[in-house]
Amino acid sequence: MLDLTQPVVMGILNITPDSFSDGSLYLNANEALNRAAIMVAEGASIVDIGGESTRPGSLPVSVQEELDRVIPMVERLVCNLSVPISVDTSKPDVICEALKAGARLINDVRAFQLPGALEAVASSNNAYLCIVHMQGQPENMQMEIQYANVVKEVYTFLAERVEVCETVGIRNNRIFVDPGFGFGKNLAHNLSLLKNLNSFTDLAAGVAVGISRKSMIGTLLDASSVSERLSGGLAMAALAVWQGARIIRTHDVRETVKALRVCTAVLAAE
Ligand code: 8Y7
Repeated sequence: MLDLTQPVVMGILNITPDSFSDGSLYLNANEALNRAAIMVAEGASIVDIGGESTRPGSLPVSVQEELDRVIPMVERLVCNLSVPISVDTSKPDVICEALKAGARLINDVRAFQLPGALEAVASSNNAYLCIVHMQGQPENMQMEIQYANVVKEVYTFLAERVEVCETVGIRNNRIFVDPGFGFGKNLAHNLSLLKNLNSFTDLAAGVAVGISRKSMIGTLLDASSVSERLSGGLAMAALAVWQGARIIRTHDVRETVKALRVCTAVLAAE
């Protein structure tokens, strides 16, 4: 299902009322479907939909609210789009229902650590997993950040989670690992992780990254508004792909697809 020989773009479809970069634009189901179809037309190979914001400081939503937001949308996207649908969730019930509705990938910023989450995803024998590293929880993750060696600690965490997956029968050819830029990391941590991204490629089927519009770019470019962060996001996506990243999760699908096309040409050269 997923061709892992080339880097691909995962387009973000936020359906949370408080998602930081596109606000409440895509709450309406028809608008969300339109937006998703546009992303596919622009070259997205995966559409990632999430019903719980994980931006710094955000608060959890109830299981029922997340189910109500996400599952009907997954059903519509699966029916109407030609690409695999990914669901950004941590909750076992949402994982189960999303897979039943036809989602092919579960993207969990809590790395399948909530009780029952791993069992939920293991129950489907062809689902892909994206395991993301986060220090702390969204409500407090940017407050007390501490690492002795961020690259080593993130690597060890992801390696342990991949091992735990194997104990429930999930082989690593279905797993993507993601260092979780901005999830309990300061600018220096994020830069070290990006600079050393190639060290994560031996862990699983592929490395995924989410960079677009994040505050690390804002800080580097002195760009407070997200619209000023595109060029920085593309530069970082190129650096990630150069080091073997396979999934680039982004709001800026059209531009990122083009950036990856030129990166892929360079990577394919003699
Ligand atoms: C990431 C993510 C977010 C990321 C993966 C945002 C859901 C914040 N960031 N998933 N999710 N990687 N795999 O800026 O970096 O979109 S939420």
